[in-house]
Amino acid sequence: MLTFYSDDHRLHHARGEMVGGEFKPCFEMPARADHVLARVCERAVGEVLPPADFGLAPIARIHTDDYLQFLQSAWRRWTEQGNSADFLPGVFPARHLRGKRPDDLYGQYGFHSFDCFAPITSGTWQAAYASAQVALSGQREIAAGALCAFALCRPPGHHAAADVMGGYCYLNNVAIAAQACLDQGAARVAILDVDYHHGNGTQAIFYDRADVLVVNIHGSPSFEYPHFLGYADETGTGAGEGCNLNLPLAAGSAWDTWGNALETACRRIAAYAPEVLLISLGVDTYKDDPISSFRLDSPDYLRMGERIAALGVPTLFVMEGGYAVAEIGVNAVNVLEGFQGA
Ligand code: SP5
Ligand code: ZN
Repeated sequence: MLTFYSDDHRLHHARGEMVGGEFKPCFEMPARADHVLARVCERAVGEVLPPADFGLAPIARIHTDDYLQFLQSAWRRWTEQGNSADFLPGVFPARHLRGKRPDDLYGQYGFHSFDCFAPITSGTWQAAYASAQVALSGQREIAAGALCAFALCRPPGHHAAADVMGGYCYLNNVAIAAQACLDQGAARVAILDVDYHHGNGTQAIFYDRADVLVVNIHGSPSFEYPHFLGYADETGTGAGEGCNLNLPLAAGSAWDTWGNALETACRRIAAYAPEVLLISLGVDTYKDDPISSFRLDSPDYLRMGERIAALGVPTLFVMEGGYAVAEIGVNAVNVLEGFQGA
């Protein structure tokens, strides 16, 4: 299968995040994509191509104009105020405050964020834009008739909602690609999110819609980030009722439990009969992931790819999380090889 990849991901390299009360190097770092790319080449998965440029229009089908304007201009406005270090938010319109968008830069950052895990640096917009173009390039490949493609996106996207960033995510790459499928004539697409963390952004974007089935397998929000979405009773609303399936699992879950959830997910997807399947491919379910609690081992990712392939639906893999940096290449590519070998 073809892999789409842009070197522009390197332009996003923030200094740190708060871990255990200390400012530590970001888990979400450029070396992640380097390891995945190296493994794609080592295993000869297929050709690696740079993305085409589809412009802002397909991104604006998912994200609001206010949000996109903020993302594009935030670094310039921040440096015009005399700053040169990474920009992070600190005040959010949580309960008991008013959700009115302020004019002030710092206020707008809080308005457009749900946590402090999406820093803005000089190259963040350019990297996030390129990541979305990588996803759209994979989507075009599927629309042109390919059985599968791999969008090696960085930064990831599944925590980003229409006008809110967080969790290392700025533009929701998988949602942008799903919408492009629909805009090009697909009637139904399904998104299966196998990242360890619940894809709150993707769920929120499609929650009231019947044309996108969203299925998530993840650490339960009762104990895990993002803490405030991802329970099993979130099934969709209005026209989208029944088109959202959450399969939250306990800490420590290994392949026996995880594989059962995948079986449930795949049966739901088969019943929906999508024309295209998009996989939010996070491999932070790995046993040695530094911020996660599941216990999948490297061969389990082969089984994951095989089961997804058995659905027989054209499939776009979109890279999300995974922070055991040295192993994410092997694990992500195992999913692709499991799919291709099935
Ligand atoms: C795309 C993706 O995987 N985003 C994940 C964002 C998680 N960021 C917050 C993690 C905080 C969890 N606590 C760290 C525990 C370290 N032992
Ligand atoms: Zn994750």
